[in-house]
Amino acid sequence: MLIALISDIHSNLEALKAVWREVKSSDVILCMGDLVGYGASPNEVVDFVRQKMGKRNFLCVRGNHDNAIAFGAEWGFNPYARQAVRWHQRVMSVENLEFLRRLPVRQLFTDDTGRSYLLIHGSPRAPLDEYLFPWLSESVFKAVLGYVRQDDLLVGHTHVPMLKWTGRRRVINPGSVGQPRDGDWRAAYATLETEKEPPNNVEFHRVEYNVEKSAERIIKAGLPRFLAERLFEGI
Ligand SMILES: [Mn+2]
Repeated sequence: MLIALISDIHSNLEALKAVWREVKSSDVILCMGDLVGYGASPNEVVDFVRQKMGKRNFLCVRGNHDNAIAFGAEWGFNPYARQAVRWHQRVMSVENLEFLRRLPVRQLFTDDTGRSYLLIHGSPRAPLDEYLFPWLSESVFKAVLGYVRQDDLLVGHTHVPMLKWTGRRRVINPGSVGQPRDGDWRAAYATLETEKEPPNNVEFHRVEYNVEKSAERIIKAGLPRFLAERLFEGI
């Protein structure tokens, strides 16, 4: 079984389509949230995801930006993000906002070998808020996994790809499709091949996309210029 892991699409349709070309042949797609926020194609991204979800095995959880836009919970957001939240609330369809509200905060998945996964945007201790950065100490990951009954924890939120081991258990972040922040502008995703043995069954991928078009849409929408410029830098 081939599992594709995606996260943090952030209303970037061009990046999503580029990743989709590579993941569409997988058996299941697991998404760790933040479909929207920052970018300029929220309805297009949510329409795309809703349409694919209706046809195939595709699970997705709610991220902090999805939550802020759908429920108006924008505390803790920087001015750029807040401006984008308000723009999203103005332009998004009622149906797409309702779709975001209905996304679960946690999802469970079990693969064909019996290995189980918990999907959550941030961390089990603060599902929408805590950032599990790769440079945190081993004791943090141990503590976090103490709240997880499944074998592996799949997260997003940091926009930095990561694979951490604690014994036989893992915390995996595929990185961000639509706004990478690890210095590489290309869209990020990961794949997990269950026929191979851990630890060699997770692969991280990058794919080029039409970043000029995504940036141009952000400028045209009147969103902060910085949100367009950062896409070229991967910051
Ligand atoms: Mn995010």
